[in-house]
Amino acid sequence: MLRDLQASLGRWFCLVCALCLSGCNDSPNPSWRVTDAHMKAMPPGQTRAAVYLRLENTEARERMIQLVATPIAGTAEVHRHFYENGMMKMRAVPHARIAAESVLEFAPGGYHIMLLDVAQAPEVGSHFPLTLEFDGAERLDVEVEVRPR
Ligand SMILES: [Cu+2]
Repeated sequence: MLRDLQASLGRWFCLVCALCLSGCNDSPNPSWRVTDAHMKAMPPGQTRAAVYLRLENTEARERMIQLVATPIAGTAEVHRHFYENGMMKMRAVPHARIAAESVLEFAPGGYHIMLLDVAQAPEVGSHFPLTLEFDGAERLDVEVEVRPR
């Protein structure tokens, strides 16, 4: 009886966890929907990495990202790739804007969250926290999944 209860609780927790991993909102914050937050495993010796995610602003006003931070990196910045003389370069975007009721896609070749001075590369399959701070000092906590390269 107790064992049955434990087994069904176990299944229930697994279901919740599977739902969350498949991309439910990482935060109860209703202004934002974040999906697919991930990073590729870092090659040995690397101290920089790019985080990708899909960030949806559900509010009827434009918002701005003021800060990004994670305990695994000395510095985190919003960056954007661009082409110059046929070469792909990147630059920091200190106040990335997200239009009302729209999505900002952080994806290879475009926007990314650059992590600098990562002292210890996180393991494949692990998750680490990333905090985005918006105008008005509103904060959003996101879990980033580390995927195989
Ligand atoms: Cu970058």
